[in-house]
Amino acid sequence: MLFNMGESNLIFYIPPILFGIVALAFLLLWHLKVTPAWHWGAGFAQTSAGFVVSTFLPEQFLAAFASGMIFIGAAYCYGSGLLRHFRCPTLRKQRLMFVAAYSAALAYLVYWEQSLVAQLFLTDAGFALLLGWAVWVVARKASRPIDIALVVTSCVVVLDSVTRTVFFTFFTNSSNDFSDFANSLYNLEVTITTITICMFFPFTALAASATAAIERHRTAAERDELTGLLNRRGCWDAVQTDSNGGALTGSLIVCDIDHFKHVNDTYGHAAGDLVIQGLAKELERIIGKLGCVARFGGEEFVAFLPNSSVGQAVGLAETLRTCFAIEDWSKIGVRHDVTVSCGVSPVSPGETSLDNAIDRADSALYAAKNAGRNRVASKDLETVVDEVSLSSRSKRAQLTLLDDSGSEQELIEIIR
Ligand code: GH3
Ligand code: MG
Ligand code: MG
Repeated sequence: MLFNMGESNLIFYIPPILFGIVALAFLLLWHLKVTPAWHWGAGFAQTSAGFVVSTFLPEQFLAAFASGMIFIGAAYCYGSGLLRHFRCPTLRKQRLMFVAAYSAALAYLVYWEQSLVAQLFLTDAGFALLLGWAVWVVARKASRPIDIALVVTSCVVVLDSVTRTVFFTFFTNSSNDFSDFANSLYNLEVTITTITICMFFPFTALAASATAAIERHRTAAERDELTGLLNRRGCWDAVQTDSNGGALTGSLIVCDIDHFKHVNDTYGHAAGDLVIQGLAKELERIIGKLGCVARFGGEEFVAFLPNSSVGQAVGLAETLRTCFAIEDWSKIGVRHDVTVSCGVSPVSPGETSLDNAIDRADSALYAAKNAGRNRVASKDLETVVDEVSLSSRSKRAQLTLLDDSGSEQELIEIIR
């Protein structure tokens, strides 16, 4: 079926120009390391080239074969972009085998059968199958709205290919001559659907990639890489957001592993890292749901418990201390007990930042270290001893009461 427009019509220039611009944008983002993969840029660049070759290359057989190969290359790259975006296995071997089988069939249909209808059927079906395969794999992984939009627009591109294949192969009397392609109704339909519905695909891919990049950078700025806990800045932001910048209430725990240099020096830095991760896990398990737990640096951690009394905070710190002290580190080669000391302080009425409470908890921690380590210390303990609730695993607590100057005044033992 021929359409009387001719390849000189301006509309045929629009898809290669639009996809060329999108490809440049993606390649620039990849160069700037905003998107980790080059596949989107390569996919859109191939789509742009595919339109130029199929419509404007004068050598018909070469145009049919080359454009068929370029479009399957684009489908491969889109699939890689999707699989990497959703952190799925890239299925490289299987998908490359599909491309190899497709290439052989394309060469046969173009150079042996010399059938335009069969070549277009294969190109569309191959494109839809290869891209649809990746969409199928990633579909259940999409949860953010922009990721769902990316899956939906990818589906639209697949459906567009399938619909066109079925329509032009089975319901129209299309010309089978390669020289008729540039002026065919098929070529016009591809051009129009590409300019309209299919253009949503690159823009959602762009938005999804940008959203993922922003989230990656936010995580890097707010989270500690070794433990996944908040870092100092992330903790500040979380506390400020929760309190709306107003006065804070609650208690604060600062904890530090005892004689950690010895762990590093004896068992190596990697073993030390695992011990730090172990403490982070315990903090998250025991305190995580009740407040904000952060690694402030080295092997020093801070936990802010909004609306908790010092007694409750001391009880939790004591639970942490005892659970950590009985942990078995032999599986990572550390053959002695590792303990932790904690300092606890309330946030004073009217305080809008944690700075002063951290200073007070720090001096309590210092006193706990001086008093022999492996203990919880607080200046405010005398008034709250009755409140201290111990977990079923830690029926005995050794708590250090500090005087006004911050030095140890009394060792309090609680046995319940
Ligand atoms: P203390 O009982 O007084 O706390 O003694 P300590 O040996 O634990 O002394 P300190 O808390 O000052 O030790 C901090 C050590 O932690 C020094 C540093 O080499 C080590 N460290 C800091 N960050 C890391 C890390 O990310 N991984 C490992 N493995 N070690 C770290
Ligand atoms: Mg230490
Ligand atoms: Mg330290």
